[in-house]
Amino acid sequence: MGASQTRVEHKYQDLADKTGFSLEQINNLHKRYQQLSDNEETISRDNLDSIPALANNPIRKQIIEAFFDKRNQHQDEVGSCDEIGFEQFLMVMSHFRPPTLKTTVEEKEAMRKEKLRFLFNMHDTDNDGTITLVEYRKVVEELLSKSGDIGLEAARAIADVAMLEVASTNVPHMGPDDFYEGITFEHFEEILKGLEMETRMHIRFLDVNTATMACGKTTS
Ligand SMILES: [Ca+2]
Repeated sequence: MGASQTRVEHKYQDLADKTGFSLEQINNLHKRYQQLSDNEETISRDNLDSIPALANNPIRKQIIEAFFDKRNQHQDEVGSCDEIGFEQFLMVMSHFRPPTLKTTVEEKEAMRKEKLRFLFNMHDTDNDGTITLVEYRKVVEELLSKSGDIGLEAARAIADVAMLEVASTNVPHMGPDDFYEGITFEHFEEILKGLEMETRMHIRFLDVNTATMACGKTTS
């Protein structure tokens, strides 16, 4: 291990503590960050908009928006920013950190919750703690708009039916005149209870070579 390597480790130790990434992973993510930002200090939405791996992703807009959502940057703040720096980028990326062999059951549970919170925030665009039918419709419409012949009306109907199902599962004793406010985080957790998130939500979508990250080799 050379002197420059030690310096990098020192610089990134704080970020490693904050994000749970290893120093090697941070080093690799920094390379990716420089690529994405064109070697600038910060990243804007336009930088992420040009990622080929995201081009055909039906929720590309939501994914990009998530990077600028302060709720995902662990700042205890809400709202969105125009540009993010490397630390903020890492904070958002840490939601996609895969568990390792050393990850304990408690840590896995916490990671799962963080991922769910991330997904929840993606839908709860106004940050009022509930995913309303209107917010849910928007996501479904966007998802289905890529598949061509499904019209707006059909997309709405699909969202409405799905929402109704969620409502009846979560509030089983709802009367016919009761209004379902929307999905709370607790409901959201309940809905996705059976889904194995730990390995599904990973960082491959940003073209980060996870094999390289795992063994910590540098590629340049
Ligand atoms: Ca909301």
